Amino acid sequence: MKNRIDFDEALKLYDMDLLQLGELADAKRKELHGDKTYFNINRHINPTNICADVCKFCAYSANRKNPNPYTMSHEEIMQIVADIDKRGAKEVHIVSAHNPDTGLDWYLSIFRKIKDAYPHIHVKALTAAEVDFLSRHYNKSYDEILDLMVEYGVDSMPGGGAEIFDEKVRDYICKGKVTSQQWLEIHEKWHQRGKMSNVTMLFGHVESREHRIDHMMRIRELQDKTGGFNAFIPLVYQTQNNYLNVKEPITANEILKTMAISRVVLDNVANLKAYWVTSTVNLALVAQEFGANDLDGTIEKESINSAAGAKSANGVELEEFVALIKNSGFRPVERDSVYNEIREW
Ligand code: V47
Repeated sequence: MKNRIDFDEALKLYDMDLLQLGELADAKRKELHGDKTYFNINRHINPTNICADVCKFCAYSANRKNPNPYTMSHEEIMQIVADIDKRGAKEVHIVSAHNPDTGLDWYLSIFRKIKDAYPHIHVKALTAAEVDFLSRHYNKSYDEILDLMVEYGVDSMPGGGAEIFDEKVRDYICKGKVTSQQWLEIHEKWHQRGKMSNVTMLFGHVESREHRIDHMMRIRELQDKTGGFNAFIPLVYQTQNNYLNVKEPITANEILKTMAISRVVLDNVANLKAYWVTSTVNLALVAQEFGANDLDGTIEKESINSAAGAKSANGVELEEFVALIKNSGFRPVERDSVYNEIREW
């Protein structure tokens, strides 16, 4: 692509005044989405927190700091889906820890049960980190696991587990988990099956600005090849109850700059999600003027980030969510999981 911003130019954007940078990102956002802000009515389900891997940033998995292991039965999960279906949810986002004791069928057959009973609900499930774990633990190739996901009814893949692609940082924060190259390979293979996914970046911990730009560049390269990423989701690191020991939380200024830069760099990824769970609702609303055009959804319940300090355990009410978007000067548009518009609220 001509006139594309390169690594050095992207890094230099951090030196710009925040508001000027915001204007640059806002122009890109307006070009793509005008004043629409997308959201969906969804529910996160985290069926187990027992994990074979040890990520220093994670407060969710059962360990010394969170000695409360649990694994949901399929009946419990189906009860949750029945409840949210009544309330109009259109997506379940199912992400688990890497539990070595459940058996592969526990991970997979829940998707078929949901699709059989609620074919209209979109199942977004299994991060590349889970795919890698299942592949290693059950001695199957990535292709075999991905084929099983399609067969059992997974519609799209969430963007979790990407963390930071730089190998040194990754080794420090989550050694032993899916590598950067494997994470990208799994998404590439998923896209080759005609399926969509998201991509995240965990930032605000021990990484540098260079590492963030490198992360974005690797995403841009794969997206050029496949076009399979729906949204980029920068996740602001939450500091509590984990082993990373970061004393200084990242500033709002740096969060907004990073979002704005990602809007400029990722010229081939249509949507930039300000995930209010990790940025707070207020900053996510501000991020709408710094490139973000998506606020995820109502979520209803969330366990991974709230374990590390985020105020997201019970989601937000739909009416409140819509009012907040309107009052901040944007048009709330409900979307489905692959960004078809459903209704303007
Ligand atoms: O991969 C773990 C992150 C992710 C912490 O695809 C933390 O639509 C901050 O991926 N502070 C899971 N973050 C969540 C996720 C996600 C969320 C919303 C939407 C989508 C999507 C995906 O949470 C993990 C990890 O990077 N995480 N611990 C922490 N202390």
